[in-house]
Amino acid sequence: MSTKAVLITGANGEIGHGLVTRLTEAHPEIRIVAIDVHPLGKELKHKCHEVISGDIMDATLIDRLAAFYDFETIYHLAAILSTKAEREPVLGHRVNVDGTLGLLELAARQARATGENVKFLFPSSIAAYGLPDIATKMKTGKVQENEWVDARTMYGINKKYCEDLGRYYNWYYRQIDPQPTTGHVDFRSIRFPGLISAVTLPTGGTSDYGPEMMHYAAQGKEYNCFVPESATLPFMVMPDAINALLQLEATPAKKLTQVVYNIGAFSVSAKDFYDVIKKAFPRAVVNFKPDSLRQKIVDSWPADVDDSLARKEWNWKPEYNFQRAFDEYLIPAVKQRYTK
Ligand code: NAD
Ligand code: AKB
Repeated sequence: MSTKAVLITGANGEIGHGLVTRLTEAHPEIRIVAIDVHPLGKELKHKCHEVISGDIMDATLIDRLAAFYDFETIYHLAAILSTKAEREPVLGHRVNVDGTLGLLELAARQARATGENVKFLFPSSIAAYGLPDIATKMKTGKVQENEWVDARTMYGINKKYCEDLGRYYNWYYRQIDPQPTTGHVDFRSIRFPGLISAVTLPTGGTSDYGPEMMHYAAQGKEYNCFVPESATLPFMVMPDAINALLQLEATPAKKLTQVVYNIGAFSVSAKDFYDVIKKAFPRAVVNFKPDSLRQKIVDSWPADVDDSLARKEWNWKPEYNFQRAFDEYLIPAVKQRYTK
C-alpha cells in the first residue's frame, strides 16, 4: 500500500519555507514530500518526511514518487519567476508549463488509481495580467480575474496557460472517455501579488524591488531601485500568502465556483516602501535608477486587484494592511534577522 502524503515542489523557495513550517506546526503528523533543485536547509529538511534534491522535469523521479505515495494534496510551487524567465524564455516555458503538466498528470493518475480527488494548489500571479500602458493601468485600478489577461511576459503567459490547464484537468479531463473515472484533479489557483517575507530574500522576480529595498536597508547596504518612485503594484506579506493557500485548500469544493482567484492586501508605490523603510532605518540609502525595460513589465501588471470573489467564496481576508505589515511583522523580524 502507498503512503499518504502531501507533495510540495519548489519547497526551498520563499513560499516553500513558510508553507513547510506552517503545515508542520498545524499538523505535526503530516508527511511532507519536498522536491527542489536546490537542497533544503537542515531546519526545513527535518520537518519533512522525504526530501528530494531533484528536478520536476525528471519523469523517472515523478514516476518513483507516484509508485511510493498517494498524494492527497500537491502544492506545486516550483517555477522560474518573471525576470529569469524573460532572460531564459525557453527554460521558463519548460519548467513553468511542461513541469506543471507533468505534475498535473501525476495528480490525474493518482486520482484515477485511488478513486479519490487529489487537490492541486497552484500559485499563479498578477503577471497573468497585461495592461497596455501606464495610463490604462492607473485609470483601471482594481482588476477582476477575467479582465486584461493578455499577459506580456513569458512567465505571465506560462501562468495563464497553466491556470487554463488546471481548469481542463478539473472539469474536462478526458471528457470523451466512455467510462468516466471517480477521482479527479481538484485544481485551485491563487493569483498572488508581489510577496514580501522577512525571513527569505526573493530572486529572479520583478516585484523584488519592494522586499529587496527593505532587506538591503536592514543590512546597511545601499540599494539601486530599478523602478521609479511612482511604480505601483499590489503586495502582500508571506504569512497572509500562506494563510490564503491553506484556507483555499481547506475550503469544501462545493463552495468554489472558479479555479482561479485574485487575492489582495495592499497596493503601494515604490515611494511608499521607501518612506516606511526610511522611518525604520534612517540611514537607508535608496537610489531610484529606473530600468525602462523592467519598468515596462511593472507597468503592464495591475496597480491593484479585485478579490471580492475569494472574499465571498472562501472568506479570504488579509490580516496585514501596509502599516501593520511593516510595524508588526516585517521591521521587527528583519531587525532581529540581521542583528543575530
Ligand atoms: P522561489 O523562486 O523562491 O521558489 C521557487 C523554487 O522552485 C526555488 O526554490 C527553485 O529552486 C525551485 N525550482 C525551480 N525550478 C525547479 C525545477 N525544475 N525543479 C524543482 N525545483 C525547481 O519562488 P517563490 O516566491 O517561493 O514562488 C513560489 C511560487 O509562487 C512560484 O510558482 C511563483 O511563480 C509563485 N508566485 C510567487 C510570487 C512572489 O512574489 N514570490 C508572486 C506570485 C506567484
Ligand atoms: C515576480 O515578480 O516574478 C513574482 C510575481 C509577482 O509573480 N514576484
